[in-house]
Amino acid sequence: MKITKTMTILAGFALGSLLVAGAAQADDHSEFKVVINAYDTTIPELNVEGVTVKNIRAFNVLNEPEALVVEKGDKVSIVVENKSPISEGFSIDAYGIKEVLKAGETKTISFTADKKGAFNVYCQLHPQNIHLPGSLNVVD
Ligand SMILES: [Cu+2]
Repeated sequence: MKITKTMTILAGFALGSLLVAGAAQADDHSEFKVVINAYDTTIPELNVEGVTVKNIRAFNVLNEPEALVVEKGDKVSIVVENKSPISEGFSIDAYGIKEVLKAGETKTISFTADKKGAFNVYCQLHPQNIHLPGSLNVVD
């Protein structure tokens, strides 16, 4: 009776080890959390060529973090949250990704990173001079 109990515990331990080993091997999944943040700043005064301009409003939007690094073949999930007060886009042309997120919206974008290279992550809705584009880097 005592031996059986010990064997059950050992069997349970072995199964646990197998599950851990299985989880370690299923390492080809990369998940990221990207926040699209908007920074609304005001430059109080600027003198350009003798002309003083007051209260210049600058609106910058960027993806945080800006660089995502994955290994080729990885299954990638990107949870994108839009904290900008307006709708923002999230595009990666090489992977056919073109999403629109309303203000406050969160979307999960999943794909397999089957193409190696550095790809622009950008907003397709607004001029690029108010956005700092990010990048998806797929490495070997
Ligand atoms: Cu935008």
